[in-house]
Amino acid sequence: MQLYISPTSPYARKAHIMVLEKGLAEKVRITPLNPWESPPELVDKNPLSQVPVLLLEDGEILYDSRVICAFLDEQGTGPQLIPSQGLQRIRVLRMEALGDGMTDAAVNAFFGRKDNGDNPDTRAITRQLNKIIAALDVMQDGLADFEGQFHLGTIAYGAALSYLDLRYGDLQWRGRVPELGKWFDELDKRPSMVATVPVA
Ligand SMILES: N[C@@H](CCC(=O)N[C@@H](CS)C(=O)NCC(=O)O)C(=O)O
Repeated sequence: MQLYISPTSPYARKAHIMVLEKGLAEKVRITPLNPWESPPELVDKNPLSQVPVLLLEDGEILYDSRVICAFLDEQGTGPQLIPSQGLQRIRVLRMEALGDGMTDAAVNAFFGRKDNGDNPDTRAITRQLNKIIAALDVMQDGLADFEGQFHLGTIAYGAALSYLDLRYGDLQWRGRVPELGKWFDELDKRPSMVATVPVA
C-alpha cells in the first residue's frame, strides 16, 4: 500500500499514526508531497487534491482521513482503535470530529492570515480562532472520560493539538487548558507520535 501525506498535515498524520500503531509500517510506503500544488500524482487519485490518500494493492483508492483510518483499523496486528459498536464507538468518532474540526479552523485561520498578507480578514480569522478556543475547552472538560485511553479519538486530538504548536505558538493554548496540555505532552512521547512529528 502507499500513503500520500504532507509532512505538516494533521489529517495525514492521523493516518500515518494508525499505520504505525497497527503494525503496518512494512506494508505501507509513505509518500510525501505538497497537495497545495495539485500534483497530478495526487489529483489523479483524489479530485479534491487533498492528503491523506491511501492506494491499496489492488489499485483501489481511499481518501479522507476518516475513511482511511476506519480502513486501517481493520488491517494489521495492533489493538483495535475504533470500538466496534455502541456509545463507545460513537464517542470515539465524536472525538475525531472535534479534533478534525479544530484542525479545520486552525488550517482556515492559518491560510486566511498567510494568503492575505497585509490585508487579512480579521473577522473571519477571529471566528476561526474562537472555534479553536471553544474546542480546547470542550476537550479539557471531557478529559476524565478519555484519560488513560488510546484510540482514534485521542489520535485526532493529538494531531490537532500538535498542529496548534506548529502554527500557533503565540496562542499558548496550554496556559488556557493546562490539564489538557499535560495529557497531550504525555501522549506526544508515544513512538508513533515521535515518528510523525510535523516538519514545517
Ligand atoms: N477532510 C479531509 C481534509 C484533508 C485536508 O484538508 N488536507 C489538507 C492538508 S492539511 C490538504 O491536502 N489541502 C490541500 C487542498 O485543500 O487543496 C481529511 O480528513 O482527510
